[in-house]
Amino acid sequence: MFDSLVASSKVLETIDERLMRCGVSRRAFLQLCSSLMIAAPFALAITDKKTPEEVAAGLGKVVRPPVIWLHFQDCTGCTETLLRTSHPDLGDLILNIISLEYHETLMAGSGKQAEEALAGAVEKYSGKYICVVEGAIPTREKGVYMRLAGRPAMDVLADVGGKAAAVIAIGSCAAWGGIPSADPDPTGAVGVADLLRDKAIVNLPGCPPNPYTLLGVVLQYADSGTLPELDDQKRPKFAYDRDIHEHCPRRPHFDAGRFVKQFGDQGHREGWCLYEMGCKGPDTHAGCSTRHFNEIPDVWPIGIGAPCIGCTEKSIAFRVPMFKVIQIHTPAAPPSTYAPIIAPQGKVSPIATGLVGLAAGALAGAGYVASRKFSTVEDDQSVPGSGPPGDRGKAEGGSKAGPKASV
Ligand code: FSX
Ligand code: SF4
Ligand code: F3S
Repeated sequence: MFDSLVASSKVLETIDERLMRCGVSRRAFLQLCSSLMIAAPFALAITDKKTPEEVAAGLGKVVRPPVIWLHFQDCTGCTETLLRTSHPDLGDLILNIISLEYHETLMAGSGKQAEEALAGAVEKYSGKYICVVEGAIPTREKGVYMRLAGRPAMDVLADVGGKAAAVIAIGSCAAWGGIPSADPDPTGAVGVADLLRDKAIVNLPGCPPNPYTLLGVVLQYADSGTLPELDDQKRPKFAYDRDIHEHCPRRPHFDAGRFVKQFGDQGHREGWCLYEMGCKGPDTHAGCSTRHFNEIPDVWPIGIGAPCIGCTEKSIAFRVPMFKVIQIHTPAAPPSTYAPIIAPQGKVSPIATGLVGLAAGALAGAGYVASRKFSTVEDDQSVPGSGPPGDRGKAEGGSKAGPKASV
């Protein structure tokens, strides 16, 4: 797709050379490689190895990719999530792996000095660098709502993005407008793909997105000159092909009909499902449920007891009210990876029954019933408790969950 940096660069070091020169510990590098393997377990050549040592051996030979990072209308959370790890040396390590040529919030220079650094980097690596864009671009009134060194943000994007080998829109703001584009959208905020039409663009939505997804994309490009396979919204499939609900640790509670009804109630304290609190996990594609933030287990929205707001989905986050209950569109089968939280002695668990029922083709299995409880068909009489909304839950003596509103 693009010229490989390995073939074209005479000035940039390999990752191994850089790490050695800067005295970065091998242990920190191996730790990062294992995290990359978890974040991108397949579909990326760089992590398609058996051990972190093998991944590190391959990555070490990669030439550090030059990256120019632009900031527009944002909260800088995307940068923060990349650098704010619980292990201080991991943030340093990331900056040693990529060659960050320009980044307004991290560079020491400002004003004229910074502008010269930007122009110099664009010229030096023209057609070879990766342009990372953070934040939405204001377009109303000819882009008057944001100027950088006198130029509207739109012009800076056209210039710097236009000369890049590839553009990565990091965060929901850069991918499709995000928070700045929420109604009433005073600045006419749009994402990168709305303005750079003929460019190779990768969208990494999320508010903020997982930093390992960015590293995976950048390193694959640096290694082979290719970008990972994308979905129809330009999101890399390796990170956005699963929905949160599919791998959510609270899923057994959903399948068993145990829902938080109010923040702070007993169900909330016990870690029950947040569907009735407006969780958008069933319609949201992202890897948060398996790859947490800040290198701390359980640090992700649902892990800390907050419903997923669908921050990676253009049609959900900042469009649909945070606590509005969504319809379940696809009554997915319960995952076999999670055991039910409470499995009464002497009875077959709902999930086990569901799996056996599915295997045998017997549609009366309790797992099937649990998934059909959220049928989008209002008058489906085959589903216990599927009468008018007021009747729901009575038939099963528990959940009142049901399709309350559509997205
Ligand atoms: Fe947007 Fe990034 Fe949300 Fe913030 O800057 S995606 S507001 S987390 O951080 O652009
Ligand atoms: Fe998890 Fe939300 Fe699905 Fe409940 S509705 S299982 S909290 S993703
Ligand atoms: Fe966003 Fe939902 Fe993950 S709100 S961070 S996609 S859990």
